[in-house]
Amino acid sequence: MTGYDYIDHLPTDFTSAGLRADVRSGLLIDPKSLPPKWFYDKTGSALFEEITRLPEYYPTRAERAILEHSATEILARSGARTVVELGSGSSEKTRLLLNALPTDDAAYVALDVSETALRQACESVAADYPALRVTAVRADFEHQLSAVLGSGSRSDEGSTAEGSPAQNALGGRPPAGTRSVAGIPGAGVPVAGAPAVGGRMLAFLGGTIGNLAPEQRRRFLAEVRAGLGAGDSFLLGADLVKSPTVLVPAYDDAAGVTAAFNLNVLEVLNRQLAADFNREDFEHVAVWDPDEAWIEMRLRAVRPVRVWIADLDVEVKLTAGEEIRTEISAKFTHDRLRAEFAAAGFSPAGWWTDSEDRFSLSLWMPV
Ligand code: SAH
Ligand code: AVI
Repeated sequence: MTGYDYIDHLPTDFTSAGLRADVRSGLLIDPKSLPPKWFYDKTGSALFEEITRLPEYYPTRAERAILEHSATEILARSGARTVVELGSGSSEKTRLLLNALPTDDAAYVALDVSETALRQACESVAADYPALRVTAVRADFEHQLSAVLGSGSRSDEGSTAEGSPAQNALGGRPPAGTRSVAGIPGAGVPVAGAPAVGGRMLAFLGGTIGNLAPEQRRRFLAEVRAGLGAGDSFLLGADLVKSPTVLVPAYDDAAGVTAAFNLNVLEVLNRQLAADFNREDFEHVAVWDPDEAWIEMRLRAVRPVRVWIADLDVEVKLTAGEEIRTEISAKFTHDRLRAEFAAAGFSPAGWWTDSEDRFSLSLWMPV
């Protein structure tokens, strides 16, 4: 097998219409906010990779340490032959899971909104794992999971050894009433990457679940649950509650990389919506909210600011000191995850932490 398959599930107007809607609902009201998915243009994805190498940003190193120690056990417990990764980014740590997959008839499906991150990651994974079927799926895991995952079918149900043309991108059955092989009505994209046998392990690494607000998270887990069937499993990487003396520097590093990552969203708005944000008008803020158990990243106006967003024909006004919330990064306890997963219809199948209990990997089965 050489190369990888690329399937773009995002609507063609994802950036224009989606960003417009988020700007209208987030910046034209008070308090102001933007969803974090708009961070990840080419520059934002590269800045995130830089963050993962910062001395203060422990989550990536801690999660990698767990995988180095336990990937084989995790894969064995899941019984999976297909790893489907949501928000895959560079897919770097994922290689530790891929190393533990059977060497014959196994597959990796990377799903992300960032085309550059997806293409770079899948090209490199496909080159280094020539026997693996690699598929890159560009999609929004918040809104397109059911279409991409199918509804609770096992990857070997209803398919032939060659793979059924009725399968969707991730090896599940497309939702009833859809005719496209990719599970998206009318998309007409050829299916590749899903093996004919074996369960799927959906992996959501890096602590990205913490970037969803509680209600979004509840909906997300419900959709994951609906998309998984017998033999499938869900592997979650979640950051754990700890002292703000560790947490805050992880989101406000001395070198200013996280500040650059945060401010870059203004460049995305300038480019995509012909806005005239000046990044000098804003400063990066990271605060720990102990009641919500999350870090909040904000952009604070350092003076009164008026921004013209030409594509929306609107002006956004901020007073000096006013903030735009750009991200939450929730931190968890084992008990809280157990309660949320039980409520969503999962049973626990494994819990691993690094030697300093900073970060967790947990495996969940649909009940
Ligand atoms: N899993 C990697 C990357 C984490 S960064 C790691 O652990 O290092 C978060 C990734 O999720 C980015 O690559 C970003 O593009 C992607 N992402 C953010 N919101 C998304 C969404 N709604 N749908 C799909 N991908 C998303
Ligand atoms: C992708 N996500 C889990 C990161 C986090 O830690 O919440 C994004 C990030 N934001 C600032 N630094 C890293």
